[in-house]
Amino acid sequence: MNSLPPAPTRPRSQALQQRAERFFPGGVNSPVRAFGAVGGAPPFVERAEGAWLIDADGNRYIDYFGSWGPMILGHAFPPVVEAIERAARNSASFGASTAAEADLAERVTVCFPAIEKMRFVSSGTEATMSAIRLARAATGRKIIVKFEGCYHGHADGLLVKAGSGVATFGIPGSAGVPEEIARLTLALPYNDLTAVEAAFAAHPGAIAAVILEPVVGNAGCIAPAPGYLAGLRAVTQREGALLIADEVMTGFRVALGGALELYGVDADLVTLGKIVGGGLPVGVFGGKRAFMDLLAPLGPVYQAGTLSGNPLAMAAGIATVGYLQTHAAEVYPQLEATAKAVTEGVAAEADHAGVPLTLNRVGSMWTWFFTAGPVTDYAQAARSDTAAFGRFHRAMLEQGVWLPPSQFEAAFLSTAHGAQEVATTIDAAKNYFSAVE
Ligand code: KE4
Repeated sequence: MNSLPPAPTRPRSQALQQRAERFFPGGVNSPVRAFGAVGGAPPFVERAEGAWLIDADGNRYIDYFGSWGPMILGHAFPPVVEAIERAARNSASFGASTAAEADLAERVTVCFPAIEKMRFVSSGTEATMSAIRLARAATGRKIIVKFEGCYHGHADGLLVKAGSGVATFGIPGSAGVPEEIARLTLALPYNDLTAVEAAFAAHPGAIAAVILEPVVGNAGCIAPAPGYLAGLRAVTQREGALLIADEVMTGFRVALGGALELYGVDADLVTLGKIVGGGLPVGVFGGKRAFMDLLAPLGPVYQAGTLSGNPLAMAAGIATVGYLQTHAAEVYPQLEATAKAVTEGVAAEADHAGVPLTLNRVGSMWTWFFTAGPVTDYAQAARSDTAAFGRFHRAMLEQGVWLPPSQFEAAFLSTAHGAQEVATTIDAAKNYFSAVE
C-alpha cells in the first residue's frame, strides 16, 4: 500500500474563494471550476509541476484534468516554459503578422492533412463559432446539426438542447439564447445515423453543416460507434452539407492527428484548441482551401481577433506540438499504457466493491461513469449516479487525487504521470471503494 498524503486543510483557499466571490459570479471565471457538480470547496491552485498541482495551502494533488486537456506534456514542461520566456522578451503582442504563426501552422497542417488552410483564434468557442459561419456562407444554408452531449463552446447557436422530436428544431440551452437562433440548430442523439438521415429528410437542402466531437468528451468520454464517423461523412457529402470535426479536445490527444487520424476519416472543416496552444489561449479553425478562402480579406466572410496568432501563444504551441511530433513514437504508447493501467486499476477496485461503474476510454482521455452501462450516448450517460460520482470525487481529492469535477467531463493524463501516480491513484480508489462496500 502506498503512503497516502494526510487529508489536506485549505484555509487559504477558503479565504481566496471568499475574495473571488466579490469579483466573479460563483468566484470563478468558468462555471465547472466552482465544483457545483461534485460539492466541496475548490482548492485554489498556486503552481503546478509535472503531474502535480500545488494549492494555496501547499497541498499536492495528482492532476487528472490538465487544464481540461492542454497540459499533455505535464505542467511547466521546460521546453514550453523556455519558449514562452524567450518570446515574452520580445514583447507580448504586436497585432501584426509574425513568422511564428506560419511556423505553428506548418506543424498543424502536417498533423491534420484535412486542414489545408487555417486561421488562429483565441479559444475553442471562437473556432467553432467561426467554422459555422463559414459553413453557412459556403453552402448558403442556415440549419446546423449538433449532437446531445457534445459541447462546442458557448456561442449562442451551440447552446441548444434537443427539441421534442428528432427532426424538430432546437430549444435554447441557456437563458439569453433567443429561440429564433436555437431554431436554426437541430440537436440529435450521438451514435445514431438514422437520426441524421431523418433530419436531412425533414430539411432537404437546408442543413449547412453537421458538427460533432469525433470522440465525445463533454458528456464524459463516449467513443464513436464503428462506422459512425464514416457514415456521417457519407451522408454530409451526399447531401451537400459540411462535416465539422470539433477536435478542440481530441486534437493531438487521442493521436497526433486527433480522431481524424485515429479513425481514418476526413472532414471539411476542423477546429482545434487546448493542446495546440500548450496551455496558452489558442483556437484553430481550418479545412479545405476552397472554404477557407471565403474568409476576409479574400472573401465575404468576416472574422477577426485582436490576439489571434499571439506570439507567446504561438511559441507555446510550437514547443508543445513540436515535441509531440518529434517524440510521437514514445509519447502516445506511453500515454496509452499509463491511462490503461490507472483506469483499469480504479475500475477493478469498484468492481471488487460491487459498485456499478462503466469505464469509457480513448487513449489518455476517459470517464468512469457511475452506472452499469453501456454508455454510448448522452441519454445513457445521464443515467449515471452523479451523487455517487460526487462522493468519489471528494474522497479522491481528500487523498490528493484531483479528478475533473463533473461526471460529464473527461479525465486526462500527461507524459509526466508515471508509476507512482498510478499506484497512489489506485490506492486512493481502493481506500474509497472498500469503505463504501
Ligand atoms: P473554449 O472556448 O473553452 O476554449 O473551448 C470550447 C470547446 C469547444 N469544443 C470542445 C470539444 C470543448 O471541449 C471545448 C471546451 N471544453 C471545456 C471542458 N469540457 C472547457 C472547460 C471549461 O468550460 O471551463
